[in-house]
Amino acid sequence: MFRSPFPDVDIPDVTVYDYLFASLTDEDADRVALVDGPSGRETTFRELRAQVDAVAGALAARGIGVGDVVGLLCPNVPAFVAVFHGILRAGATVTTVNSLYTAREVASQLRSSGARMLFTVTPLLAAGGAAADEIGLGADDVVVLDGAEGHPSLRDLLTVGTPAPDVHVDPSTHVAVLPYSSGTTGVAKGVLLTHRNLVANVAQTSPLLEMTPEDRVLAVLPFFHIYGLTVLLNLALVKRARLVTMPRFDLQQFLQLVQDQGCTYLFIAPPIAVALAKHPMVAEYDLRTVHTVLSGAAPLDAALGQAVAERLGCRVKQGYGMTEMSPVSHVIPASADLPLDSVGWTIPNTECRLVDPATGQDIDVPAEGESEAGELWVRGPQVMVGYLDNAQATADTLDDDGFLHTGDMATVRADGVVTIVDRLKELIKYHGYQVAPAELEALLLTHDDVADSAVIGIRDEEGEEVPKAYVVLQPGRAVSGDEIIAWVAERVAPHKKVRRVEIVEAIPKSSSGKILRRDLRAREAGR
Ligand code: AYL
Repeated sequence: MFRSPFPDVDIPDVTVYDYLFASLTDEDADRVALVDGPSGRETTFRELRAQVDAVAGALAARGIGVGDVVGLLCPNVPAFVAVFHGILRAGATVTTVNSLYTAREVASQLRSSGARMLFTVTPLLAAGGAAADEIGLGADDVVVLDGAEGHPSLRDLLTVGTPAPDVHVDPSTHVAVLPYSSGTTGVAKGVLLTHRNLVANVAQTSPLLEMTPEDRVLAVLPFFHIYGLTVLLNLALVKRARLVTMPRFDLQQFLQLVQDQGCTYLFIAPPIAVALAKHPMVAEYDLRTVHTVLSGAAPLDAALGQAVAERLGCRVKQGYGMTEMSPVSHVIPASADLPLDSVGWTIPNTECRLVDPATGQDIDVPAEGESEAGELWVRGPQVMVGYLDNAQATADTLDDDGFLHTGDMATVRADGVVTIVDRLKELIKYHGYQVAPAELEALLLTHDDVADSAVIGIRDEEGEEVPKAYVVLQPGRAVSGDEIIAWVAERVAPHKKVRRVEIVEAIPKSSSGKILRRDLRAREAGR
């Protein structure tokens, strides 16, 4: 077992709202909290807090509060922030939905989470509205923030005039957000994250990330993902920094906003690092204001990270975590000079074990050099309380001692620096987004011509991880791989597309019927 090398930090026993807004000084209240990137429209902390309170009041007036789940299907726009924190302030729980999801995927999450309302925007109303309809919500339960015929708008909510309710919840047990993650196996499950989990992760990362009120942070990573929610949104809010929102990644707009808004701090995933290191357009913009770039959500190639640092003349760091850890457990501190293929040190108030998956034995921190690889287990105040309505998955992931089994293989150096070296679990990451093989396999089985299937992640020509399906056809059928790719693409969000298909005679399985993914991976490696 090894602990964070940093002293413990104080984790206030308060709700997310109180943590972010209770101590807002008059001076800070007049600072700009949010800038809508495309329009330049600014919202101060005072205005934001008033909107949060108004949304909370309007929800309370509708009878939404403690025990209710509300869906949020919305790109990065300032209204996301008012609504997200308004729902929490009302005592309800937010389930954040990927804004590229198809109606089928949105419905599945809304149904699973038991959502009573959905907040969305006009461009996503086709998917959101159909999903809401499918699970039996009425038009009045679907708030379209920018206004749409027949639905309440954000303006309607802001003008209800009911004061924010006085909600008393225990921050340690009350669930604030319910993001979905497949964890180490199976399909996506609701991850129960409490107010304390979220407050803790901001408090834990805050001393290491060194964000100040002078920082201007570009919010291009989606708020609906826990990385965007905790490390971007909540950290920037508590630091009273300025967040510049971007609804979707577009390299030119990204560069333009960094230049025009004088952004100083960028949070990215590895695909954006590729663009920043290699794209010719980058040279056309003045990006000198940027001092720090933090990459996370998937492994950053060290040479690529170094290339970004040199081209932008800034520091590039890496963080690691998972949705089930709210999400951060490891980070390279902003001012530490550590190799970029590592994920830095264990953050404060956090303990780890490295466990040999074959023997179950602990691998200790060596006196010098680097340890053998083992599965990384993490315990700390940021670790989820469990999965929604899934005691089995919870028991498989969280042990009796409170350690979360990450499904990632890591090594640790004598000085405590951790490097992620492999993934044990089924999960595939495409551009930093989760792809659950079990979900694609289940979908493929609904295709008339498919008798069996297995999905794993392979590396494409650029070294990018992509989902590949092995498919066994029904006898006498002759559908092509490309047809299967197109068929899946119609039914899933873009990141979940199957990008390679191989028609095979049989899927390798254990005697108990489990897909032997190891064998498929070995087959890929032998090519
Ligand atoms: P989820 N290096 C290698 N693998 C990583 C890394 C990394 N830096 N970060 C995440 N992963 C993989 O739930 C790993 O397999 O959360 C992990 O179990 O979508 C899985 O992604 C979790 O995927 C940050 C920024 C943490 C982001 C995050 C994690 C959010 C991803 C700290 O500073």
